[in-house]
Amino acid sequence: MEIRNIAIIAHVDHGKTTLIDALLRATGAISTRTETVDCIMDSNDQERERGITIFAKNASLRYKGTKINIVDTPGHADFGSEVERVLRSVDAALLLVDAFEGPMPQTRFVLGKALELGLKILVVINKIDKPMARPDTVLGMTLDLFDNLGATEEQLDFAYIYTIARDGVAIRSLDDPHKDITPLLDFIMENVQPAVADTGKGFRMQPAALAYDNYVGRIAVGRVYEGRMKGNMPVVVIDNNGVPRTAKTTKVYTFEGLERVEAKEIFAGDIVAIAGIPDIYVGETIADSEDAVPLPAIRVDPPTLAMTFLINNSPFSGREGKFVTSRHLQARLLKETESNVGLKIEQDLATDSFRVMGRGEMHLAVLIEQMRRESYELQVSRPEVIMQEVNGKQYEPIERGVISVPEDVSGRIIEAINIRRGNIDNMKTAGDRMIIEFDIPTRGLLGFRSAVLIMTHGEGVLYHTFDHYGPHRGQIKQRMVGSMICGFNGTACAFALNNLQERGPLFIAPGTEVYEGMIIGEHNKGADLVVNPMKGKQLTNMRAAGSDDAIKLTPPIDMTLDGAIEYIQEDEYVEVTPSSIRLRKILASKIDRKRQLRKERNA
Ligand SMILES: Nc1nc2c(ncn2[C@@H]2O[C@H](COP(=O)(O)OP(=O)(O)OP(=O)(O)O)[C@@H](O)[C@H]2O)c(=O)[nH]1
Ligand SMILES: [Mg+2]
Repeated sequence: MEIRNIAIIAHVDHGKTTLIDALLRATGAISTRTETVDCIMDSNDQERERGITIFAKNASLRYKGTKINIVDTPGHADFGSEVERVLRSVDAALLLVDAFEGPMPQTRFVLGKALELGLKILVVINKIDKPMARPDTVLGMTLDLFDNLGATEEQLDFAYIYTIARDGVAIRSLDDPHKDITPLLDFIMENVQPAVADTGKGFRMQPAALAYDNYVGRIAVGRVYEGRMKGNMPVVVIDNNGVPRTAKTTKVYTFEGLERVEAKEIFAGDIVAIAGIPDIYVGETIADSEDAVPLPAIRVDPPTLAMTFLINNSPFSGREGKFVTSRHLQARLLKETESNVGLKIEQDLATDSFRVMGRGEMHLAVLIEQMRRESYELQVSRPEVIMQEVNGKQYEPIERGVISVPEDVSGRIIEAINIRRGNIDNMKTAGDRMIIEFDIPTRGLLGFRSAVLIMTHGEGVLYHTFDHYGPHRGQIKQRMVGSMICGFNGTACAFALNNLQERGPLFIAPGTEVYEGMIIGEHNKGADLVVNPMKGKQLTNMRAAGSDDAIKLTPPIDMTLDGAIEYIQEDEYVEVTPSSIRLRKILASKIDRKRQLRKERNA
């Protein structure tokens, strides 16, 4: 059977997963049972909660006697390494662009990767139903982007189509009647060549992604370039240095609809999964002979952000989680590297901690959230940017950013970008909003999103994507406020908190158990402040006349995991347990912190 292999790539939220839903539905690949769920491929809990795709995933559908393998990819910049890798398993990519927003930072990033690989690119202008949609302008902007990225004449001559993914509608020309998604299916058939499928040659397959299954262990997902293979067969794995080792397949699978289905045999041209090779890694070559020529290695951009993970050693350790030892932590992190390819882990034996490196704050936050859901307790440090040394000079990751804010606050935003060492290179107004484009060190972006939300009262939208490593741009001023630190162990009471809230917003409510060194709020003035949230009359259970009415507590700021990671300073940790997110000083006692400060000053 003929096979066509495509990926869907775009900026976050431009409608990739929704479009795949429409295609799967139209071709009967989704059963009626699941028909009520949107974005069916976003099957992971956190994907559903965050409303974004995190992991690239495979599906397939049948149309006019052809099998079309589709890879859904994440649009959020932190998961960009997923995109880079899976593009190697396809011949063409549908580049989705929002008919109002036009190309955004991640559109540029993924298109750049796809062009580099020489993939055939088909442009899909989606969301043409939006009231402010401007499909023709956006098409022009997309052409400019191709040109800008150095596309060849042939690539510039891309085919395009318009869609309303949410309604399952595709049209070739803007005045065509809105019927269904079939024009897109035909468009794919016309523009994507059937996969080259030489089943007569020796077997060669390259894993582009890894999966893990409790029964069969590590699974390699990727494309068969040549030949055929069955389950329970000896194979040779050639690693990225060209060194071969022997292994054996246990089961082989293909993709049917959303399912990974066990197959008797897998064939060249298809995207498949292979189980049985416990140490298989992305980019290696699985072959049936030692003499096979390895497929070109897959290069993935290096991680840009690191955090320290360690056991929870706060006074509350072990109260809420099941897995609390360093050994638990180590085993869990090792398991993560089985399938989370963009992630790197180094153990620091001296401090019994782990340096976990990823592509962004959310990449790491998703892992931490997953661990707390599995009943782990741990502490994590402030994210720190990974530098590189180039010709003896320090280089740092630089990102492309776009921010859209109400015009009346744009002045403050511009100032904030400058303080964070960003360079603005384009500003334009769109309605009553200002769109600002800039480049900025990753360092400058830490905590920037929450700052923007505060400055714009929740109206600002910020996107950024890794671009390159560049010379270090100099110091950036940190958070201007201090922490309000609890000086004692006990239970916070309303009376004390009422007094403390004058000093700054609080993170805890009355009745919260606290410990020495725990951060319970923000101190408006620059320096840290040690306080006693237990002090005063215990009024919580009594309603004495008069005085009680004076207590009007502002609801505390609810620190989410993502918020806490953005918020903490270098000498602070986030304590993570299945039921709590607490902030704390690394050194619990004031004396110890003083001593440390003196040591640093003298150093
Ligand atoms: N108005 C309109 N909204 C759409 C259309 N297609 C998708 N959406 C909405 O856009 C939002 C994002 O859609 P997704 O399919 O999750 O986008 P995505 O590109 O997969 O996002 P990531 O995987 O996070 O990169 C959802 O709320 C969709 O309902 C469309 O054609 N018109
Ligand atoms: Mg998606």
